[in-house]
Order: sequence, then C-alpha cells, then structure tokens
Amino acid sequence: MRTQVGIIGAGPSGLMLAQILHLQGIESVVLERSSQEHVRARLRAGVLEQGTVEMMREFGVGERVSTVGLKQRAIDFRFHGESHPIDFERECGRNTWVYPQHEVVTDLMAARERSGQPVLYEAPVTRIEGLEGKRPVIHFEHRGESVRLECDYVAGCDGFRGVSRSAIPADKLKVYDRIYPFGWLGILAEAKPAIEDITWGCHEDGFAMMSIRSPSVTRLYLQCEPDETPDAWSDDRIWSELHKRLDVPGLPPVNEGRITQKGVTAMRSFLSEPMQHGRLFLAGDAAHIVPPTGAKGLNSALADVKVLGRALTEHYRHGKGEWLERYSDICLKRMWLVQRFSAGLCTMVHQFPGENPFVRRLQRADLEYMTTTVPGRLEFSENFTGLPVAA
Ligand code: RFL
Repeated sequence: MRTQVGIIGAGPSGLMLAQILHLQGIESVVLERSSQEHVRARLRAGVLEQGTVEMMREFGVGERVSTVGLKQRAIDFRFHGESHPIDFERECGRNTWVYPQHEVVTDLMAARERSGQPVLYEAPVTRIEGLEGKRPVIHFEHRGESVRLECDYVAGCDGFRGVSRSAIPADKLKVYDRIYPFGWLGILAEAKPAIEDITWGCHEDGFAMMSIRSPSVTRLYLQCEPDETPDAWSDDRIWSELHKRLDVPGLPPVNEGRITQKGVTAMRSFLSEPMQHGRLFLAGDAAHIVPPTGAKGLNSALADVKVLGRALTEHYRHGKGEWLERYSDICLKRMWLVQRFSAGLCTMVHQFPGENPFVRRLQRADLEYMTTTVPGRLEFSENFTGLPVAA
C-alpha cells in the first residue's frame, strides 16, 4: 500500500487530521488498532474550548456541536462553604461547550466516510521504519496478514500507549513526567444537573466536580486514591461525599439519580519533546498528557493537528517546508502554557496527602486570588476557554 500521509490512530487527533488533509486534496490512510464500535463508544472528555468548536466548523464537522452542544459561560468554584463563580464570557468574551468526545469522534467518522478515503479498523501498527529517509514504512496487521504502508510522512496520533513515540530513539527524546498521588472517580448519573454551570468543590476532604452532560444526565467526579477500585465506592458513599464537597447554603444541592457508570482515572502530567523526528510527527496524547482538571487533553490534541494540517498543506500545496520544520516548536510553545495551567489548577484544587498545613492555607489563598481579583479571573478565563493556536 502507498499513500501520502500514514496516520496511526483513529482517535480525535487522527480523524481530524485526516479530515483537514482531505479538504486540501492530500491523501491519507488511517490505521486503527481497535474496532470502529469500540472507538466510537469510548466515553472520555466532555468540554470543548471555543477555538475547538470554531475549528470543527472551519473543517466541516461543526454542524451537530452547534445544534446539540451546550454553551457554558461560567464555572462555580465552591470553597470554604461559599460559591465563587467566574463568568468567563464576561471576563474574556469567550465560552466553552459541553459536547462529549464520542460525539466529536462520531462526527469525524461520518466525515471520513463521506470523503471516501480509508480507515482500517482492527489494524494494529507493529513498527515504523525508515523515518530518517524519504519513504517511511508503517507495518501493521490486518485480517491475519502483515501489511506494509509506504508513505511520505507518518502522523503518530496513537495516544499515550501507542507505538509512535517509541519509534523515536531514546537519546533524541526528553521526557517530563509527574504522577499525582490521587485519582478521579468519574460518575455518570441519570439526574438533572442541579445547575447548568460547571461546579468545582475545593473541599478539605478532597476535590469534587459536577457538570451537565445533557438536561437529564450529570457527570460527576470525586478525588480518590489513585489505585482505588470503583467498587470501594457504594452509591451512598458517593452521594454523601458529593453533597459534602459540593453543596453550599443558598444554592440547589447535588441532584441524586441512578448511577450508570463509574471508573477511576489516574492523574498525570507528561510531555516528550521534540514532537517530531525525521518524517514522524506526534500529535495529541502520543506526545503529552495533562491531568483532566483543566479539560485540555482533547482540545490540545486537536490544536496539534490543526498545526500539522497547516504544515502538510504548506508543503504539498505551496512547496514550503518551514512549517513542517517548525511543527514541534509551534506546538510545544502552546503546550507548555497548557501544561502550566493544567498542573497549576490541579495543584490548587486537590488535597495532597500529608501536605503541610501552611501549603494547604496557601492553596485557599490562590483560590481566593483567582476568583476574586480581576487579573485572577481573566487569567483563568483566557486559559480555560483556550489559548490561540498559531495556525
Ligand atoms: P486517543 O483518543 O487515545 O486515540 C488514539 C488512538 O490510537 C489507537 N492506537 C493504535 N492504532 C493503531 N496501532 C497502534 N499500535 C495503536 N495504538 C493506539 C487507539 O486505539 C486510539 O483509538 O488519542 P488522541 O487522538 O490524541 O486524543 C486524545 C484524547 O482522547 C484525550 O486527550 C482526552 O480523552 C483526555 N481526556 C479529557 N480531555 C479533555 O479535553 N477534557 C476532558 O474532560 C477529558 N476527560 C480524558 C478525560 C481522558 C480519559 N482517559 C484517557 C482515561 C477522561 C478520561 C477518563
């Protein structure tokens, strides 16, 4: 097989890159390890930055997010028994949208089908060779056979546990990694959200979050042990912790309902640089992971492929190579700011086991500064609704 761009992974970054390239008349083949049903059903991110929604519209996949997505204009930080909302629309004139990741993936899959170009599911990539030459080759398994895909460029959009990052020689890669001493218990409940704004409970017993998934479904999170099993949390324990960490006098309490899903997510900040080696370009979780506090994982993955799509377009349509050369630098500049925001917020709102009381008190002062001062609210709003993408 032969194509211009071989894309490994049919998650949001791989499928969005395929769509951008298709609109520019650039051929690609997407190779995905899992089945289409599995990829479509994965429940993950739920908050889209304004720039992500604008990007979906720009590349012809924004119709449903515009009609079904729920516009968010504020976050309510609750601490010390009080509510401290930040209205980011008022602070910086921008919004976020609640539109689950599986809907984004569904829209991108439909666009790929319309394009008539291939996605091969159940086609795990086993190795990549020739990255330093002109014709890299991707080796993958499909229907019991070993297949070779020759291409001009390889896009490693295969997530944190994919094969692309490990194709870069270890001595060419600098890795930054921080694992947090807590996780999130994610809960999906058939309950009308108590309020429409995203609500964060920064409580001395641990963080909690409540957000709307639909008018009748609430997404909730509780800080928990990083290696805990969800079964350690009975429904009664979940609701009692949610009430304790989120309810404040004068505002509607968390609405209870049937819990349909619960799972524990570990928290990590990870970044490997550079994001390119020879003819391989990493994008999304393949290059970086952020703790979910800032809701940046999916948004950052799409920001990367916007730059990569532009770089490949400049190369194929205009014969200009500078964008490809600068891909990693452009992405990393933004990504370090995203890492700073996500790690800073994660540190501000969680309880670290055994933390010095002085540091705990400083955390509250940080929360007070962020929610009650003009520069604090503006900085949060600009970062949460999304920094600009230089493409
Ligand atoms: P993905 O989505 O992991 O897709 C990678 C794809 O590559 C495939 N793959 C391979 N294919 C072929 N051959 C191989 N050898 C392969 N190895 C892997 C995989 O099967 C997969 O289909 O990466 P991508 O595209 O970079 O997208 C990143 C986002 O999915 C991720 O950042 C977010 O989901 C992170 N995230 C959140 N981000 C947000 O912006 N807001 C959130 O609220 C949020 N919540 C979450 C999250 C991630 C979670 N995870 C991963 C557990 C909540 C959870 C629970």
